[in-house]
Amino acid sequence: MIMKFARRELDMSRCHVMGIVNVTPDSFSDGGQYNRLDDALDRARAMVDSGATFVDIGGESTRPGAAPVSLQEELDRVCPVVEAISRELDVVISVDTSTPEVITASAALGAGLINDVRALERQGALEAAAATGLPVCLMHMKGSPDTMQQRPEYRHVVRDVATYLMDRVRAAEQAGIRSEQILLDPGFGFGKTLEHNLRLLAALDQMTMLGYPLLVGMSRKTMLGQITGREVSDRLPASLATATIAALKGASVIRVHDVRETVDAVRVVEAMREVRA
Ligand code: PT1
Repeated sequence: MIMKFARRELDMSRCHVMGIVNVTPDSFSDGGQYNRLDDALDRARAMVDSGATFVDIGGESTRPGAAPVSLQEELDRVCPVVEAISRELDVVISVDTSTPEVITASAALGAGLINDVRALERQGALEAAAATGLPVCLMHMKGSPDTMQQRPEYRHVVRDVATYLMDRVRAAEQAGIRSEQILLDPGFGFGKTLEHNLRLLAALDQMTMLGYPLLVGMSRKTMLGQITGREVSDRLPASLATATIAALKGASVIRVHDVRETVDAVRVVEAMREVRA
């Protein structure tokens, strides 16, 4: 299960950690203190030193209630950071974007993975992603960030999410993206109640049977606040619990704020696997 990223080949039967480097002024749990290029680069470097295999660069906030960003603003936020990290660090650069122009520009600057919370549904996104030749992560979201948490409903959340993702796999393959270059993500917190999120987490091992490596992101999200009653700044223990569960259930990539701690949790799971294998 080897996947080829821009600068590295990775064994996706193992579990990798992706560090979040938001470059939005309103990033949901870092208070936007990492806006400047140097700060983003320092933060990415610390994540790589802590064991991150990927860093995820996002110029659009997609947390619940977030407002859209203009094309120029997104390009201005993302491109310099991709360029600097690509020049300075040995890490796979994931770009968290739905915008065709950002896909094209960041691929040219050294990005290694296109991570789209809209599963390449935007006009021109499938074609732009296919033209880069890079792997893509297709995520499920119900609705759009501004309204997605207003009473989301499913007939059967696990089946509905899996069906949607396989529809998007088909669309991606028709656009010329090879099946070996596709990751899937159930989209925790994107148009889901706590119960929906928990059902998806419980069924993650079944989702691996779709045949694509899974990427998951639960770090510091509302679902953990609902379970523990803790504020965003106090959700590390709950985040590590979800990372551990996801690793045990076969996730290939775990997207987190707290890289060092998550790498330790994942190492424990992988160490246990090695004696059983
Ligand atoms: C994710 C993800 C992402 N999450 C992928 N990309 C975010 N592939 C951004 C909350 O409930 O899970 N997978 N890119 C961040 N989005 C959210 C959503 C942040 C919900 C917070 C919440 O608090």
